[in-house]
Amino acid sequence: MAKADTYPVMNGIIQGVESKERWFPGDPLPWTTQICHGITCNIVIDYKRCLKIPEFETKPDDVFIVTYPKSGTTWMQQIVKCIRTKGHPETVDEHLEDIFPWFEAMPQKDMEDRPSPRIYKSHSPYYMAAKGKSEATRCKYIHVIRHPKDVCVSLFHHMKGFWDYEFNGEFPEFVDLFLGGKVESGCWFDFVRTWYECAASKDERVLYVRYEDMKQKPREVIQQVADFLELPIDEAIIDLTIEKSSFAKMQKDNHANMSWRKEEFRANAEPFMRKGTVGDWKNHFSDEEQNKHFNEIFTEKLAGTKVESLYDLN
Ligand code: PPS
Repeated sequence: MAKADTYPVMNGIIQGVESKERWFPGDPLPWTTQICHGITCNIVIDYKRCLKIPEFETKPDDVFIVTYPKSGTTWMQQIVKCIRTKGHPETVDEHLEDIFPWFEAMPQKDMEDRPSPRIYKSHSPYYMAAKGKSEATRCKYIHVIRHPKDVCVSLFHHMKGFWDYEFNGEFPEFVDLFLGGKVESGCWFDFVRTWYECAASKDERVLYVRYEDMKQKPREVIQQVADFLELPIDEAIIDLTIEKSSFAKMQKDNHANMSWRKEEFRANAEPFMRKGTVGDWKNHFSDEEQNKHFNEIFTEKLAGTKVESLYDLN
């Protein structure tokens, strides 16, 4: 690993791969991480490339499915795949990861060379997202947001499940790391605020979707997504999309369930398609003080934004 001094400094923040101790002095992380644009990022990311992402030359028909991790990314990918294939995702013999590559984790050239219309997955806050160089070439974004406590629970199982996160702790410890913004993609509250502000500016190139609405009113959401992508859809395609993007179907769909990545999971890991429910947090947040602390940070960080009214944290 290179020395800290060899990394660039932007806005007073050192960017790059570092040791577990350096980022949070006196409070070392349980995993090795790197910092890009001030947030903790997955170690698979090339941080040098990440620093340049906002300048990526986008095209008007590019779409980014952009989420804080564990918010329903894969589910939205499957919905888009279903809409594009008129309800027959099985006709495309490719994993979701290959159809919608993780933009930050892939080489720049590969991302540039993809055939249009290009659709990517991203876990970047708005300020770090690809935007192109002019208004005329601006792309579109589908932002999926999920209840922060369900995200926290899902991310806990995810980080315990994959070997490369090096995390062996218990849930209360994880909640503190989550609240401190020390997990992948940084602080949930700051992250969602950047996308909320973008959507609140009536930017028509951002579609703002709640995971919970994907559950409760899938017809409406699927229609919205199709309209946003300017793709034709009818009642029959919506029915097929609802069916083939259901949790039960995706669990068994080898192009959607991440079973191809099984060597990356620990032996006792939960499957990637774990529960897919709303409100699982109630089975995990047993420490009253910590729960209260979570709610306070939510209010403090998101007061006055629509996000505050989107979720009941009690
Ligand atoms: S990742 O790794 O960031 O891309 O993960 P992401 O896909 O965003 O989120 C994974 C969680 O979404 C759940 N999921 C679903 N829920 C409901 N219906 C469908 N079809 C569906 N597909 C995926 C998945 O189970 C993870 O949530 P948890 O709560 O852990 O089950």
